[in-house]
Amino acid sequence: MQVAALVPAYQAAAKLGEVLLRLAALERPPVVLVVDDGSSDATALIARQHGARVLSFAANRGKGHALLAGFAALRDEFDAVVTLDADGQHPPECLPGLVRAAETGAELVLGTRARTSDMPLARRFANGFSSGWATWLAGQRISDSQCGYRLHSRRLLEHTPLTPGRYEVETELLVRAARLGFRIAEVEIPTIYGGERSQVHALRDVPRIVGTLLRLTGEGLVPPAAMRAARLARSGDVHAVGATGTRSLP
Ligand SMILES: Nc1nc2c(ncn2[C@@H]2O[C@H](COP(=O)(O)OP(=O)(O)OP(=O)(O)O)[C@@H](O)[C@H]2O)c(=O)[nH]1
Ligand SMILES: [Mg+2]
Repeated sequence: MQVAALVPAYQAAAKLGEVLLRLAALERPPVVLVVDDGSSDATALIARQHGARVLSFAANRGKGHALLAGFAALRDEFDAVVTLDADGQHPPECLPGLVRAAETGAELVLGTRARTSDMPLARRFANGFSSGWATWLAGQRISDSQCGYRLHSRRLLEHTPLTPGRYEVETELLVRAARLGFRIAEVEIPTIYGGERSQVHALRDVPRIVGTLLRLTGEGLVPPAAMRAARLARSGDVHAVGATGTRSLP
């Protein structure tokens, strides 16, 4: 399986170099794309120095915008794209575990963290609340809806409509992928909170995530045109797999 690592990065110079070194030290190092989102620090420079591909935006637009740009740049070239954070909270050494889950048939593999005292109290609460809601929307257990350490199959990226944004894109992605019938697996990763600097702004990002959960709740009753089209395309795809043993889409 050809796997690329996609690292969304904003003001990430402090930890990015170590993340990239540890990715390069894996037995099967992935191609790495860093999407630098208008950082004013040395994020892009460090990414280049470590041999990563780099996409740079002139101004900050948000993690979700960066993810969508990265998916578009990578999905035709690789079987799967693994996203991981630049701040050191996602150990690169866990990447082969996500790939193994995909090799047994999962098309979305979610890294999941235990909500222990290693996670700040406010995050534990927000995470439990949003994961419970996402579980209900997805119709299957979602232990950690907020973790950005994930593997996405090419087919999932081709079929799942996504709305550019900030952190809420990850919630939309998993709920819509579940609704489109993609197989989701979970792989435990450690809960790491150290000295890294969070870019989450409670007043900006929490309402965006709650708003997205509300919108996805409504979508369960009245699917938008993009999801209706995706369902149609997907049913043709699934049908083709059943009939011929091959996929209808490249
Ligand atoms: N491209 C891009 N990346 C971002 C942006 N905001 C955050 N990131 C990256 O997304 C990853 C996660 O950001 P964090 O702010 O740590 O968010 P989090 O890990 O969900 O939240 P914490 O639990 O507070 O650490 C890191 O790699 C950041 O560099 C952004 O606006 N654009
Ligand atoms: Mg973080």
